[in-house]
Parts: sequence; structure tokens; C-alpha cells
Amino acid sequence: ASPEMLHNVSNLEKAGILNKTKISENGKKVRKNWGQSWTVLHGGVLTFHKDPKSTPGGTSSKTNQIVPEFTVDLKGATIGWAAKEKSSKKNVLELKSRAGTEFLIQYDTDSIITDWHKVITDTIRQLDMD
Ligand code: I3S
Repeated sequence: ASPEMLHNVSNLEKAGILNKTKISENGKKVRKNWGQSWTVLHGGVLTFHKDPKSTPGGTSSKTNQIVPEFTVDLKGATIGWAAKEKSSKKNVLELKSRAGTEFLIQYDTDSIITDWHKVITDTIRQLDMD
């Protein structure tokens, strides 16, 4: 592989803290449940980890922070800025999996959310070419 390719692969890996909620599953609306997640993009899959605060009895033991809660295969997924009606929060992205599960992803800091928007968009594009 060329150095450019190796560089691009590393550009499609990212991890950080985001706020997220599922809003629909298999096309059916579900109740929002906003929470913070350690979020990891790796190998075309986005993984939201459990909010340690939501684990009964588990304040923030290190192991609780790495329990996956949702994974989203970005192949065939779509991402875009959510319409105003979707949330009262600022900087909200809407991510829809090919299977029809929708998430909202949010972070107050513009640069953080725009970085995620870019890397998820680029990953989806890359996977479309496979
Ligand atoms: O789209 P909604 O139903 O107005 O979303 C809000 C609710 O989920 C609310 O909780 P309740 O289910 O107890 O009403 C949440 O606390 C809000 O954060 C949700 O709206 P935002 O605008 O924050 O996405």
C-alpha cells in the first residue's frame, strides 16, 4: 500500500466523547435517551460505549467505560445535520444505518462535531467505493 493509502486509513479512525441517543429502530420510533458515550470509529464501524453513569452500581470503574452499547456499520449508512425539529440541542447530527436504525449525535463544541461529521462522511464514501 502507498503511504497515501496508509495515511487515509488512519484518517478514518477516531475516538472521543459524544452525546447520543437512538431515535428509531427498524423504522420504528423509540423514546430518546440522551447519554454520553465513549465513541470509537474503527474499520468502518462506529461503536457507542455505555455511559458508566447509567450502569447500576457502577460509578466509573474503567471496565464499565468500554462496554459497547450500540454498533453501527457505516456501510450504506447516511449522515447529515439533523433538522431543527429533531432536537432542541445545537450541533446535532443524524446517523441512519442501512438497516434503518437512526441515532442523533451531538456535541456543543463546533470543532468536535464537525470533525466527527467529516470522518463519518469520508468513511461512508470510502465504504461505498468497496
Ligand atoms: O424529541 P423530544 O421527545 O422532544 O425529545 C426530548 C425528550 O426525549 C426528553 O425526555 P422525555 O422523554 O422525558 O420527555 C429529553 O429530556 C429531551 O432531551 C429530548 O429533547 P432534545 O430536544 O433534547 O433532543
